Amino acid sequence: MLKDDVLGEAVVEINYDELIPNNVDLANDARLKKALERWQPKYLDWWNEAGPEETRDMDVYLRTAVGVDPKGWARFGHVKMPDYRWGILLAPKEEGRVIPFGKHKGEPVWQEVPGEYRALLRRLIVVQGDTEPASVEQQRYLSKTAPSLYDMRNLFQVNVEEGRHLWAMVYLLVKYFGRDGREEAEELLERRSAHEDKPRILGAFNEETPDWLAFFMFTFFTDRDGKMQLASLAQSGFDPLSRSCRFMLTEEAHHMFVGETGVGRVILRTCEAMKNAGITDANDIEAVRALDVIDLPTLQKRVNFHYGVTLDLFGSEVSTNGATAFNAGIKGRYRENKLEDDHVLTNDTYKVSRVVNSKIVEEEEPALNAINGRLLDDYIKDAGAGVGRWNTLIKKIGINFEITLPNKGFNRKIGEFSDDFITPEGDVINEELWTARQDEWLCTENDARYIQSLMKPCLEKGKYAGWIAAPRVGINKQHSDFEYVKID
Ligand code: BYC
Ligand code: FE
Ligand code: FE
Repeated sequence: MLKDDVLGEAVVEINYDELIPNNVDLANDARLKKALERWQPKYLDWWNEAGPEETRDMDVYLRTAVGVDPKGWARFGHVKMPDYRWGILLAPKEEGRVIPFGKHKGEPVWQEVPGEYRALLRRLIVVQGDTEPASVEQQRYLSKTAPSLYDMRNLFQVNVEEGRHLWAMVYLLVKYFGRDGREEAEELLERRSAHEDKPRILGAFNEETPDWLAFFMFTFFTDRDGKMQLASLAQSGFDPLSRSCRFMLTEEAHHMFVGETGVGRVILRTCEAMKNAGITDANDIEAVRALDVIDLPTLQKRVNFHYGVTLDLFGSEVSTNGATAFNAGIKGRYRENKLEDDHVLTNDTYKVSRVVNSKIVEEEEPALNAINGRLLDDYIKDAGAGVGRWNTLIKKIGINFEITLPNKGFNRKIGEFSDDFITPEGDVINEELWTARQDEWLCTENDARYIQSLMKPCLEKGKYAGWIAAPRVGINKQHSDFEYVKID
């Protein structure tokens, strides 16, 4: 049994075979087991130091994955989070699988790291791994202001699963990369979101998640980058990476659900409150805020922010890194196996948007170089579908307002548009004008303060804070006053 050894005092026998649910035959891999036994206490230290604050004694109704079949990965029960069984689970091996794309297309997939791609693979696994604990750190303080026990539980479910995603990448590092893999695994626990000297690697993961609207937007927009990137890595010719990512995607679906329904419930509550008060003008911010709900224009500003920050996560639209990873058979495209082309792309082109003479135009680029740009466009379509479902909610209640995704050049720091100043409508303007107008598009301090003022915890069973609607159904079909988190 795992005991409280956070202070490094108690020396307790831990049965890792039982503690770490796995389908990688951990019991018979002495080297891997030893490496993980060294890493696991450090992971727990990290969880206690940087994970959800003051939650150690809470009993949380969580889903734990103990196997990869539907029965195995949907086990529910109340657990204390430090006792959560973070497992190492890979999707089942597909016999005869071949590399689906790139210059090795058709060759058998690699079960070991191909020497020539070692550095490239390690870098991608580290970048992927780095985002997982980063998001947990960003969400550290949110439980203090949870709008309900149901939402608090969903936050924790996302947190423990991001923790498991870190385990998934650490497994690959320590199993396949020897000493430097073990070093990377330790460094993944040392960097911290927004830390001055040792920040997380990618931009969005050093931003704040200061309130629950930000959390829902993050899980809708930024976890969706997770989905797209994992889907591309799931195509990898390095089979252990592919199998890891395929299983991670099953968990990602829940994160997406939390984001989409979270924002949806905010919208629903706002629209209902407006309707009840007889307010028809969604842009009458003062009147709507007087109802203690989040006005839709402010919600739109949050969409604008999270969208741009997340688009930056795709890297430069035109990228030799992207080309190299594709060519090498290491990172494919979204749904590569469903695409109908030669999967080699040496003779293809792809249209990339950029500013030419103060106008956004599309220009053909060699398809290989535009791999990142293509994934970005696939992401935009996927996110757009979710936004469409929000708009259906608004329409149904009869409020006249439409949430839109800004132009993809809006507020970008990475890639083709990083030097441009573009409005959400896609007009190219100058820096001065953009800066003068940014309060129309992005939350001001005043907006943020207003949202923060609503963030009062609501922890009574079956109750919800006034700015968010109750969910339609409970987790695992639980009844409406189910105690998702036992706090004392
Ligand atoms: N911030 O050729 P470039 C998730 C760096 S989210 C800072 O333009 P490349 C999750 C880049 O690293 C999914 N730096 O792009 C979600 C490179 O640096 P080096 C995470 C950035 O390399 C929610 C240089 O700029 N997974 O799972 O083709 C909660 C030039 O790069 C940024 C992955 O991203 C940025 N935004 O593509 C929890 C998959 N963008 O190497 C979890 C693995 C670029 O020259 N990673 N740079 O020092 C990748 O596939 C690629 O690394 C990227 C960048 C797509 C991120
Ligand atoms: Fe993740
Ligand atoms: Fe996620």
